[in-house]
Order: sequence, then structure tokens, then C-alpha cells
Amino acid sequence: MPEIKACLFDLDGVIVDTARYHYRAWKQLANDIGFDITEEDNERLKGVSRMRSLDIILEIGGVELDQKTKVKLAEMKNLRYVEDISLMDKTEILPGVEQFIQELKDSGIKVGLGSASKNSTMILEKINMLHYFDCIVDGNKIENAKPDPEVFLKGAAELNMSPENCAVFEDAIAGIEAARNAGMVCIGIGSETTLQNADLVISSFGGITWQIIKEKINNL
Ligand code: B16
Ligand code: MG
Repeated sequence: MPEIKACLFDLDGVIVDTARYHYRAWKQLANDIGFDITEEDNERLKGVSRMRSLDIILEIGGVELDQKTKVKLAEMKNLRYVEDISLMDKTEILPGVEQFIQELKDSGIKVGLGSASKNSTMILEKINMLHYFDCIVDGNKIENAKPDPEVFLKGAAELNMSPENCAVFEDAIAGIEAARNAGMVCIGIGSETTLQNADLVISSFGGITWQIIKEKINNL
């Protein structure tokens, strides 16, 4: 197994749990249009781009709209979402992930972000973690959404790394596919059943050190 010299992190579901804010804003939008969405529906939106999320929601409501209206609705949803995330702070960082990233920095491992979100820099600023990242590749920089490998390949390129020297941390099935398509080792954060295509899965970063992950990767 090639040496891992860089780690690329997904944002939502790995560093912070913004899914509940996305859910609140999408639910409100669906209600405005005249239908409702459930938490189960929200699972389908994780790791998916904003416009694709809207298409899924409209499909749930059985609503068809023209592109101009869809762009307007996505903007409305984002305004509500941004209102919520502007109140975020350090307390919203998921357990153990900041210590883990600090350990990577101390070990000379490069750290990058690979997220579908167009709000990633703002979120990282709010939780005071922007300074850890040697590169940020997010929804503003990519054309092809996960499972396309673009987001992670761009991350590796910005860090001057070959894909085989990069590991990806992801919570969504599409993100794991993207990492695999990029030829990178992929660590799933969540349930083993859902994330069965990851090279290894941890339930959270709680109690997890870089040493533990490095050994697990070497044993693959
Ligand atoms: P925004 P990730 C993704 O982030 C979210 O999981 C997904 O639910 C959201 O629709 C997408 O970002 C776009 O976010 O509307 O802020 O641009 O998991 O790839 O970090
Ligand atoms: Mg995610």
C-alpha cells in the first residue's frame, strides 16, 4: 500500500452535521410549495449538490417546474440555510475530528477539503477550522458532482500529490464512489452496512487516532 501523505475530508457529515439545517430549509421550501418531506427523504440529499437536491425534492412532491423557477427556489432555500449556519460555532464540530486533523498536521500530513457545498468556507470559518486546510475544493470549484472523482482529484492536484498517496474521509455513498473512482483509499464515517464500498469504516472519530487509521490502511 503506497504511503498516505494527504487526507481529504468531506465536510457535511464528517466535520459538522449540517444535514439538519439542510433538512429544515428544504422542508420549509416543500411546505411553501404545498407538500412535506420526511427525515427519510432527507437521507437521499446527503452529499448531493444543491440543484440535484431540489430535483429530488420536487420529484417527491410530484411537482414539475421550469429551470428559472428552480434556480429561484434553490436561492431561497440557500438564504434560509445560510441564516441558520451563520449561527454555527465550534460546539458543532463532530466528536474527535478536530483532534484527528490536528494530529495529521503535527505528523506532516497535508489536509484538504473535498465537499459538494458552496458554503464550505463560511462553515469552516464559523467553526474556526479554516486554518487547518492546505486546500479547499468545494461546489464552487467543480463541475461534476460526486460520484465523479473531480472534487478529490482537484484536491490531490492542489496539494501536489498523486491520488494513491491520498486518503478520503466520507459519510455518503456517492462520496465513497467518488474516492474509489479517484483511485484513493476511502474511510467511511457511519454505518458499515450503508458504507460497504469503503475500504474501511469507522462509526465516528471518537477515540480514533492517525496511528490507528494508518495501521488499518497498511493492513488492507
Ligand atoms: P450547499 P458535503 C453536501 O456537502 C451536503 O451533504 C448536501 O446535502 C448539500 O446539498 C451539498 O453539500 C450542497 O451544499 O447547498 O451548501 O452548496 O457532504 O459534500 O460536504
Ligand atoms: Mg457528506
